[in-house]
Amino acid sequence: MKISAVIPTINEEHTIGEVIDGLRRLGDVEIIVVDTNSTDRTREIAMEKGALVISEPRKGYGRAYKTGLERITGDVVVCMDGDGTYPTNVVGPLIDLLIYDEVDFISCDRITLRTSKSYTTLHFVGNSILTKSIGILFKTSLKDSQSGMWIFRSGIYRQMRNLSNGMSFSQDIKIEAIRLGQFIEVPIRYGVRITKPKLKTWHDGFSNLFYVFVKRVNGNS
Ligand SMILES: Nc1nc2c(ncn2[C@@H]2O[C@H](COP(=O)(O)OP(=O)(O)OP(=O)(O)O)[C@@H](O)[C@H]2O)c(=O)[nH]1
Ligand SMILES: [Mg+2]
Repeated sequence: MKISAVIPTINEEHTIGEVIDGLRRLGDVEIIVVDTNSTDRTREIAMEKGALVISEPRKGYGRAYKTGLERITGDVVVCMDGDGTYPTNVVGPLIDLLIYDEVDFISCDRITLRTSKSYTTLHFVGNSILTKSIGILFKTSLKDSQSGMWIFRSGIYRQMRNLSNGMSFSQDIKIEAIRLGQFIEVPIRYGVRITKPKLKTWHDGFSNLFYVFVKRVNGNS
């Protein structure tokens, strides 16, 4: 089974190296870094570490993922931030779980094992509102609708529709996965971001809430 990884980046020079190194420990993995106009050494570091670096000048977290996921050749895909907050050491066991339990999509839940350091109260409250709204509108029982770490079969991604180009890509991909296949959440330990986030808490929070309703009104199609 071939494994691909996709990592979106803007200025993640302090952490991209450790994320790639962590994923390399899994063995032969196709690593694709989708970079949007970084002005630091993110691209150079990723290339030095043997990743395929794709430049995507159009801004947007979802845009970057769409560009990267078009290029993967693996049967299983691992997605995570380039900021070092997601644990690469659990990816191997999670891939085993995906295969042996015949699951299509694993989303990593940061809420169950959260600490106040890694996940602020403001983010927790915002995430809870979004996750509950998604639960009501799409009849889901998610714990963490905003997690950015997923492991899934590439076949399920190809069937997904109407994925956002922005930060709400993260909730869209889960809603689509629940609709299309066997979906589970697994708790992971979320790390502390040591560098500046791209997430604009209030702006992206309200925007994501708006897009929950848009997706529902559009009939999730
Ligand atoms: N290529 C690309 N990458 C992006 C874009 N926006 C964010 N990213 C990357 O996507 C990942 C997620 O962004 P973060 O700023 O970490 O957002 P977050 O994880 O929701 O917020 P934190 O919990 O504060 O880290 C990081 O690796 C970013 O560098 C974008 O427009 N283009
Ligand atoms: Mg992050």
